[in-house]
Amino acid sequence: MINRFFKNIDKPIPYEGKDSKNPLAFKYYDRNKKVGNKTMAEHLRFSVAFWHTMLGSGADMFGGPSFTREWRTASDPMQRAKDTMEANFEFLQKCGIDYWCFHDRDIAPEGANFAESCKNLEEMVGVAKKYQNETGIKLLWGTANLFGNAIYSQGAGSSPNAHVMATAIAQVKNAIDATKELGGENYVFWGGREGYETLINTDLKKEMEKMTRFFQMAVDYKNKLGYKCQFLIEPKPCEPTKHQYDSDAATTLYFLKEHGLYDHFKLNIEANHATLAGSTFEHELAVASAAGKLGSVDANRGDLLLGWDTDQFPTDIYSTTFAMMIILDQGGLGTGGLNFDAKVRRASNDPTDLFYAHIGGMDAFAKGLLVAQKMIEDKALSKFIDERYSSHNSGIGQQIMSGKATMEDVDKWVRGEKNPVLQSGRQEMLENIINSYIS
Ligand code: XUL
Ligand code: CO
Repeated sequence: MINRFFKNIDKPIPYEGKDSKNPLAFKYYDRNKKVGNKTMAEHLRFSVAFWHTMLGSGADMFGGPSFTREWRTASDPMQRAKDTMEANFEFLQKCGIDYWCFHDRDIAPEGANFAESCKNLEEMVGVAKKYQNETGIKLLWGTANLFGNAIYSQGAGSSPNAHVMATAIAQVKNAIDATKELGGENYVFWGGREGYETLINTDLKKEMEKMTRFFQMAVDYKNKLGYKCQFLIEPKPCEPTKHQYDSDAATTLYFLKEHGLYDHFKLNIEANHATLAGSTFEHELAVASAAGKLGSVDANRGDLLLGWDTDQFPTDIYSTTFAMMIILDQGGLGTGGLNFDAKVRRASNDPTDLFYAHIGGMDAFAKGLLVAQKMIEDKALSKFIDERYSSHNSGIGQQIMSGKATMEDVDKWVRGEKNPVLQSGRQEMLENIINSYIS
């Protein structure tokens, strides 16, 4: 086991059960425990987000870094990248997490020009591959950072500037190569700069056409490589751009359908992006899942009182329970997983806080999984829901839904009946049932 940067944690975090008082132990996440027909590890497929966990510095809009990270101290940028990669795999091993995710520019420094940046990336992919082989840890997804560099300030794949659009395309080509080399099971597109600040300088239709070409070229390239990885789009309504094109699940799915890209993508739903879109996490999961398009999850949470992407670690058992109900109902996430796109707070400046944060997130989802599985087994909600829709199983309901009845038939039937009698929606009763399972 790598033991260089987190020396105070001398063994992988153990499972000790819910009565344990050890803050460096799991209370619910027991990786080999069978839940239904899979182990907890197989259900949950946790992943560490390299950018937050390894690179997070505690800096915010009002102040600079507040953390000291030993792996970020080397003055040579490539040495710093190598130390950071080592710290990443040490952390993954000690947390007992099987997957990681990265942006190209997270793992390798930008060079003086594009070609140099590609060379640095290739070298760092080699370093990561060596650690993956040694540890058995795998890549959930890779992606390209198309938002940090100032050239992308007016868009990347949708930029009005052809040279910028070409650079974004080339960057994605190299990021797909890197993800393939590392056996990535998915590749993510998050368009933080794809959108507009104001319509007075924007040709929205042209930008949509550019996005379509950009995505289509990536699909063609993946097919040419024969690379069997799932492409995912991660919706977000705003931040950094005022209006982002992939605003939420429904908007993104509509865009894909309209532009002939539907079969090539699924969605990566992020909890805090859902709340920024004015919905709930479970709403976005449910919309994606109903379309057969829920591919992966960025597991985090926002803050009720703050209107931005706070990227906090998930701790709310209600939220993780609802999420796991939807995930279990669709038979799991397939090649996707639960990626902690989350960061410790500015005041949590000790590297051990990274362990507490991930332990908390993993336990919150493990507990959510246990509650969801039990509720599904007991048909705690589904019995009621099935009953609520049962008037469509026969009679006029069945005739409408099967397409047998015309409007005239329905009109005739309604005229011959008394007024409809409504059954109670029983929201409060169901809330009490959920509470009884969570406690
Ligand atoms: C930004 C965000 C990104 C994506 C990957 O809000 O969630 O980190 O997950 O680019
Ligand atoms: Co994300």
